[in-house]
Amino acid sequence: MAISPFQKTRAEYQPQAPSCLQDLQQLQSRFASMQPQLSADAKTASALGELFPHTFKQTERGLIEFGAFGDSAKNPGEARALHVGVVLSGGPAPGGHNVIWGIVDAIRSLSPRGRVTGFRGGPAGILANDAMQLSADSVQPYRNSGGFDLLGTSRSKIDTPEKLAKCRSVLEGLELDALVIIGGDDSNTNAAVLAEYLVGVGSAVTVIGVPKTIDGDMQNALVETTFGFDSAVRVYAELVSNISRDTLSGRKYYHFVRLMGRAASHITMEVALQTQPTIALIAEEVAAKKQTLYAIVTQIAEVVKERADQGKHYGVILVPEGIIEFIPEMRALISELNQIIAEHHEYLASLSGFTEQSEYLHRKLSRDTSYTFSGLPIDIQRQLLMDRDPHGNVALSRIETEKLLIELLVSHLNEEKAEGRYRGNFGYQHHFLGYEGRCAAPTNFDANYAYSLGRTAAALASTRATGYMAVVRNLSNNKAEWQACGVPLLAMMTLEQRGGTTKPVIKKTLVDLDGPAFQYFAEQRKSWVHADDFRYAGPIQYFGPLALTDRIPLSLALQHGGSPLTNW
Ligand code: FBP
Repeated sequence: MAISPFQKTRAEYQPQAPSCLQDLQQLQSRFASMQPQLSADAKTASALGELFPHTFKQTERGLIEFGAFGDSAKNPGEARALHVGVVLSGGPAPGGHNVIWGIVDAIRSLSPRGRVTGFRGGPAGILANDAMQLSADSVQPYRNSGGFDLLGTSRSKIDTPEKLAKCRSVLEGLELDALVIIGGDDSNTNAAVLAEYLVGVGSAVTVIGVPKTIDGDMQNALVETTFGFDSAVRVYAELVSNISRDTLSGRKYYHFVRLMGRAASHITMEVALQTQPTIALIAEEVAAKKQTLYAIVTQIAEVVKERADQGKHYGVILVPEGIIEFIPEMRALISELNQIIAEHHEYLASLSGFTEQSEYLHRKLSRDTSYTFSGLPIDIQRQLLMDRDPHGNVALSRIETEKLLIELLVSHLNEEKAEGRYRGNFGYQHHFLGYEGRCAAPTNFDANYAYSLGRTAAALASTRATGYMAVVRNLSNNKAEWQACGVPLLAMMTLEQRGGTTKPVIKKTLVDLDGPAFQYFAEQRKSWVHADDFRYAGPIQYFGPLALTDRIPLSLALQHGGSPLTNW
């Protein structure tokens, strides 16, 4: 394997685990009341209680906390050899390899004769029993590196009774004590389902989830952020900064930058805070204001016109990938399409091409949504029909919303020009930033956080707890003070309509419009529209002064009471 000087030096960085996870021989655990509470409403809780009769009770027992609690606390360490399996699931996120490294290191301390087995290619690798032994040596070249390539990943699911049974036989056949699933909301939903199934059939294999996703949408009062978010947003912030400086130099383009984030706009808001673009659309705000596509285009057009009056024919506009599902008429359209595609998948696949499929769909769609669909550019119509992922989600990364906005804006501005209300030339460029950030080498924050999550997952495995997520809290404090714990997966669960049926799912967390991070953003952005107040974030710094290398995301600092000025 060719190793660059950067890879070599970066692999030498030793992440720091919180003090409660440093001496694992002395590790103790206890139940603590879940503060703040995450409880579902009574109706949802009762439905979840019926769906998860064995593991739902855990939500009443609260968190599992790790630390040194004196004589009365129970020591979870086991004398026998602990065998832990690990699988990466869903989209890559910087830090995945450090979670595995943390697990491997922790198992060596917790259970010197213990073993770690990795499954290749995501959950499908469990079903295919495609396993490999992981050791300090095999993990060594992947330390502090981006990507999920040590094991590979996929969005495959373990959901049907046959797959669950197959999974049990593979896990038991390998004599695993625990399986750690590193994934996003869908993968952690899978973890909860598998944990319940295994308890129900009398299996001793336990299941632990780890919160991963660049989208940052699994954060809640107990899970402060997901690993990968910080590194990905810093890559995007650097690129957006470079684009901003380019546009300020050439003064001839509006750059439309679509940023990944399948539902929530956390990435866009964080990148906006770090770069101060002309406009940053926030999908949750669009939904709250019930803004139609026309309203959004008009809002942007007004800014373009005002800036043209000041002689400015350039700017930077951030568009969250998920916005399309938050625009009311598009949401209705996608929801109907999802249902029709789920019900008539085979028939649609048998039709000869897009024209026939589209005619068929128009017959099935309601009048309003059919009208919305036909009003969209053909490319966008095609993109809306592309295959759903195994969890029933539309492939938003392939829907070019930035181009849709540009196309609508061009015709809107042409009309304005014809009527003498716009005196300018609308030059534009479009970009999509997503895959560029998902495999970046993790920042110091993500390297430390992911490694600590791995150690926490191993600690949970040693307690024989099942159906918990490894969580590290107090992230805005000094690393030594971070708190490791386990949160019952079911405490984060809700019921949602997916593919036409009601399903239990880990709740996605959207941008909280009343929260301190959005409020700060909303105040700051007022001056960005006209002042060209671009902020140049620069590249991720891995070496150098702590003030540059060890910052946490600004939205995380704001969310947990930090002052943006002292951290930034
Ligand atoms: P996860 O939720 O699995 O972490 O993935 C999120 C994401 O990066 C989204 O931002 C994006 O829409 C999607 O993955 C793209 O998925 P794919 O890798 O299948 O193209």
